[in-house]
Amino acid sequence: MSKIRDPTDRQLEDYKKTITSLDILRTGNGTPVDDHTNTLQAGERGPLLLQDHTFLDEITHFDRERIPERVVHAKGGGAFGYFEVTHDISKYCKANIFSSIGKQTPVAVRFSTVGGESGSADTVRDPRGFAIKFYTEDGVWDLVGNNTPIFFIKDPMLFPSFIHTQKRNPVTHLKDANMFWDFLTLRPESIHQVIILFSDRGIPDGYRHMNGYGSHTFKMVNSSNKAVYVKFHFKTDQGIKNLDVKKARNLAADDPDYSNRDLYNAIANGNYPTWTLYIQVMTFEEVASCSFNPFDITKVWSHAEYPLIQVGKLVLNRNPTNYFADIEQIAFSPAHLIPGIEPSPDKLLQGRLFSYSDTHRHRLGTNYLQLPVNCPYRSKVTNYQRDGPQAYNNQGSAPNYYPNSFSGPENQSHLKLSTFSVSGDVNRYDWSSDNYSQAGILYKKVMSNDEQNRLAENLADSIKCAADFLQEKAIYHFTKVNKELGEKLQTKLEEAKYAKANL
Ligand code: HDE
Repeated sequence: MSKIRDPTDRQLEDYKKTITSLDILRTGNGTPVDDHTNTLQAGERGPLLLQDHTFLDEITHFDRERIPERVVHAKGGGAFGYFEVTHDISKYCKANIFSSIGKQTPVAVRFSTVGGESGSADTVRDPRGFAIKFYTEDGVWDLVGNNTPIFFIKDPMLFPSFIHTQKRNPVTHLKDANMFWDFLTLRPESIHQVIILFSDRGIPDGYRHMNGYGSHTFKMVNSSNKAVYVKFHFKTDQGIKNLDVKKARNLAADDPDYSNRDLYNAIANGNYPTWTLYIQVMTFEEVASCSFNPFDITKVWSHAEYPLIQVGKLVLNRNPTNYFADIEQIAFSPAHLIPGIEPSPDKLLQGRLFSYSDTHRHRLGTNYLQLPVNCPYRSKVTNYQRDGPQAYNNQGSAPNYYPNSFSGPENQSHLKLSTFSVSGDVNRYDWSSDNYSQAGILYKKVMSNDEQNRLAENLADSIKCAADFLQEKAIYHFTKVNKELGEKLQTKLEEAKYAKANL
């Protein structure tokens, strides 16, 4: 059966069915338009007139239709739904969202690829963004995660360079294997994430068949202000499904919007995707005795030592009705936290706390939080911020300064952050640590033989395009992860060289 009958293909036909009488065509200032086909001219063969407001209104708006795309995660899709608590975690967390079993909180979720531009293909080997906006009664909480529990780097200073190496060479404007593998082999803390990226999970089959992770360590605080450290895991109830390399390549040519189409159609057909939320918990005492730095995002927490604790369900049951307003303008920030959920000293998270709101002010403007999809509509924004481009919520006639004697909004001193002690000298600390053990466990203990072989194959397929010295460095690092993996990679790279020489 042709896919023409999918809801994505029928969108305009479905719209037409809802229309009983035609609207009047109007300009941006609401006046009726007499002719949307012919511009106003001085004589039949004469030039256009500046007084043609209908034309100017149309073309000047068109000239400004694009906003900057996201510097990373530019290609994406999303949907709306709710989060429901199924298990009580109030002993760890006082956040209102977790206050009772059965409680539902509206959410918006945006999925994305990372390195490609806004028009790039969905089925590439790349991490996937998994960003969740919870519209709680205490304001918006954003959990801006990926489909992997770890990341390539652990210090935010390296992020711009890391991203440059995953994007285009500034001279050729092409993706560049030398840039890619140079950075990764110079920063071996990336190797754990690189192994996930080049495993089967590196190309998920759409967005519904992958897990989501908060990735960082966060802090949860209970009603006695006692804190623990946590990790968030959203496990797909659809089951993990990945695309094989060949199919993914074909789809990139035939249906580059595969993941967006799949998500939209599933929801439009009532086949709502769901995920189960679990947390892992580490107490402050356990942090002190942990054999590795639990705030290092390149490391996982063992599930045997820190078991998954079930919390609730995420359900997506509503498609956006306006992609630009609902998805392109949605703005997530790891700094959007609510009472009961706080950042940990994870350096990468600390760097992100600043970066997101900064990029939104550039991309969307100072008042991006007033846009309907971003505004915390379940709590009321009452503060002393006023005006700025496109401001429309100027908070009535309340005073615009603090302190004041005219009943302006007041502090909630009982909501102080949890306290924790820090000590030490101000310095630039190097968090380098064992880069290979957890990566080795992933290879040896989690992957089947077939998966191990495909990993070596996928790695070789990418590394073969890099300079010889980078190929050697890559073999060195993967051998340190696992000797057999290093050997397999070396063999496959030699085969690739031989095949090239005998073309
Ligand atoms: Fe992001 N990241 N990131 N990131 N990230 C952005 O924010 C950044 C990191 C993630 O669907 C940007 O609005 C820094 C980790 C997602 O709208 C930007 C660092 C994780 C999305 C930015 C990181 C993510 C972004 C670009 C290291 C997983 C898409 C546009 C210090 C845990 C959100 C934007 C959406 C987007 C910065 C690392 C996830 C530039 C500085 C780790 C899912 O602000």
